[in-house]
Amino acid sequence: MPSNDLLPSEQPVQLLDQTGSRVVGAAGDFPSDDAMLRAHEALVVGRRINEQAYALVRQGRLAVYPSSYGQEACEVAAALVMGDRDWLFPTYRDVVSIIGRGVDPVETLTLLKGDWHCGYDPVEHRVAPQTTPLATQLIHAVGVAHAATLRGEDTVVMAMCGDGATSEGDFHEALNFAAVFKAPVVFFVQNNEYAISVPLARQSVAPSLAHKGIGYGMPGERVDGNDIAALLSVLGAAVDSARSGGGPQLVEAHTYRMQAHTNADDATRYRQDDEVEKWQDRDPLLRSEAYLRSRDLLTDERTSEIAAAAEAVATAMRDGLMVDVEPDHADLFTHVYAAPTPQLREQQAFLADELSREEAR
Ligand SMILES: Cc1ncc(C[n+]2csc(CCOP(=O)(O)OP(=O)(O)O)c2C)c(N)n1
Ligand SMILES: [Mg+2]
Repeated sequence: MPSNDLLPSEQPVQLLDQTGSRVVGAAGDFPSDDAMLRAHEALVVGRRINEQAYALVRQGRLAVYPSSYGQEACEVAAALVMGDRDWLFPTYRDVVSIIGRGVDPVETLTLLKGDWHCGYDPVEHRVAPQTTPLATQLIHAVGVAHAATLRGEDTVVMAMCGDGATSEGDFHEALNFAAVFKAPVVFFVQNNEYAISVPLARQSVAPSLAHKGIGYGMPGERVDGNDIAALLSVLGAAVDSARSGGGPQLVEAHTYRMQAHTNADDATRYRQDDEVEKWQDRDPLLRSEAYLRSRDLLTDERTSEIAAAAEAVATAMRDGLMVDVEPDHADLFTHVYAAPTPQLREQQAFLADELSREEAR
């Protein structure tokens, strides 16, 4: 492949402008009316999930929540372009994508509630546990994709990470291995401009993060991360290409983290309000709603139905997270290795002894 074919577009692909109008002459297939409506519904649900999670943190029912408020178009599109047999490898910020894949919201939030490492069955849902150590999931994602190829399956893996994670050694190793072995992976980078307090300019001086693909011989593409139509088009094409033997692709979505890194962070210490306000006008929900209304695809009645569906998800989250569970601490050790090591057995005995003495007091 000539190296020019590996380079991303000069500007991020955009199909809908900020006002929700179609961009004239834009490259890429525009999603069908049905796909746009389905995506808008998922966006509204995703926004409601972010709002509800924020409230649950304040009520002490979630230990921590890395919000994807403002990034919902990326979250929703990643889930929608995947087939049933595909695998998702999410980060801590990708709760909305996981729920978009059909995982129960309460099971999804088990990790962030602090009850357990992962509350759902990854194999059943084909969704890996959310990872906090940056970029480590990318290597596992490539392993699953390569295994699928060896088995003759047409599985595609969606491997998610943030802008900051592209500086990790694991990012390099995952992309290089995937390219050499033509693994069917879409590396999906949500560039939200920050890695906690570190702005993009202090993270990388590459022309774009998508340009990083060329170093591995992998095509890269950039897309407006607040434009659901462009995301469905670009990610959909990347998944199709990976499925049909085209090897891995790197997609960078330009978006913005509207809220603090997590509830434990104070973003006002390192960025100005006017920067955040600028991005409010680029809200992905405003854009999809304006487009659908301009084409009479979204009626008031449908809007109410969508709001009711979102409310039902929020209620289920609230009710489910109000329930206290008593995790069995022995489980901490059970699933680490098929056969526990002597050190693990020793630690387990130590913990059991400490807890029994605590109870006796
Ligand atoms: C290997 C590793 N180093 C450092 C951290 C601490 N850490 C947690 S989140 C984060 C920022 C990541 O930023 P980015 O990849 O842009 O993702 P975002 O949080 O913006 O979605 C850092 C440095 C970590 N979790 N793992
Ligand atoms: Mg980031």
